[in-house]
Amino acid sequence: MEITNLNQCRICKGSDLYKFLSFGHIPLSNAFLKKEQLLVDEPFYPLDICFCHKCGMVQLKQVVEPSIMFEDYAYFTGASAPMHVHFKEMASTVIKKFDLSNGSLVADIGSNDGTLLKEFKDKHMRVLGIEPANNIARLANDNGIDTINEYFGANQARLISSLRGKPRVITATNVFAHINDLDDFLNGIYFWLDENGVFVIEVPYLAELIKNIEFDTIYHEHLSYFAVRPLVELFKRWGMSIIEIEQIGVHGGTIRVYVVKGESKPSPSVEEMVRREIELGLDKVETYKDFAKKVKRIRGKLVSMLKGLKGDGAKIVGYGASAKGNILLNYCKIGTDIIDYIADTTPYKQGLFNPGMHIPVVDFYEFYASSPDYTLLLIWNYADAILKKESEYIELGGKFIVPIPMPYIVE
Ligand code: JHZ
Repeated sequence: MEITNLNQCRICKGSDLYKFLSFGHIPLSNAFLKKEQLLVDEPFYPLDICFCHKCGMVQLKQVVEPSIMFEDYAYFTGASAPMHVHFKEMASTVIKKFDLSNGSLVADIGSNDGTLLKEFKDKHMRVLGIEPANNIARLANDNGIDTINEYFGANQARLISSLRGKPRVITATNVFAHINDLDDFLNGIYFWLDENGVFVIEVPYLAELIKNIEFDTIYHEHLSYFAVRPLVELFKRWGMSIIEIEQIGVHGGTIRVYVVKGESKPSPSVEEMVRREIELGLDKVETYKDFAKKVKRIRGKLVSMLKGLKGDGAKIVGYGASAKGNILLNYCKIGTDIIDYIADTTPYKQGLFNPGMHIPVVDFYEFYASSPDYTLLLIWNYADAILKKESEYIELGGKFIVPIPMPYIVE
């Protein structure tokens, strides 16, 4: 079965799920195509997002079979320079906060190309990655980061634990939202984690998604959209406690959550975050109905802006062939009639075509050589860094269009 429908909330198992936004049928956000695949029927899947009336959890209605999305993967963490800086900071913070001695075992689930583990390894930790994508696990191993090419769950945890021992730290960055069976996953974490260990997750924060109308971060890979409140409940059920949460700027607003085994009092900031979530209305369905209206407004404004510029003869291109960019382009039906190409730093994506709209992905030589009038920033999450990096393009008359939270032009 390629796709199943969720009929129960992933967290509280309640069955009253309210669909507040539908994207219609849309391709998978990382399913880039080879030229010959453009002639073949492309799979499109429904994409709807729901709110659980019982516990407030926000989640997708559809669950696509993970093997279709993750076994050959197009997102390489190392292709985004700001992520190296971010993970360097993360490794230092975790080592210092938990006073890790040299040789401590640090495991990363969904370890991708090993960018995070490399930072721990450079700081004298023993490291182990678990990564389901064959192409990416291979690259990580080639680069000297010990990586097991597997999905993670209760069974794998038992096997890996007997072979490799128990980690002091388990990290899971940008992967917790991708897990369908969170109980099986946490069963594995609880078993594998050392008694005095810490589980550290980084996950995009629902409060930022709602505040900044980051609708393009909603896609089939992201099954859950976490606020703090449901997370507290989830870990409690597994005999674990959140001890601290930090808010981090990456990926449009992320929370870094520190979890330990047993009962521990959370820092006051955790309760404060839950209070602010209620103030923001994250527990009310009206908030999500309002969000859906704003999403439609962004689409209307962006499409009319781009069509107007194109009608005036402007050359327009895309910047960053991100997963979120593919959702934005597909939802707004922005294709090659408007965008000539998308420039991207990932060698794997260059030479391919983006899913659905079939816009060619090129490397940055083309961007610098072709002097486009307007550049649609499909990685608005890196806006500050990119506007700085591309200051010469702007000085020479180039303009960026930043689509989120409401389309505007930077010149
Ligand atoms: P970026 C990823 O989403 C994938 P994406 C994943 N599904 C997830 O959960 C989220 O992150 C959180 C390119 N790039 O980081 C490289 C440039 O071209 O917004 C990548 O192709 N130039 C796991 O894909 C893409 O952008 C640059 O200067 O939406 C990454 O986009 C930079 C910084 C990146 O993530």
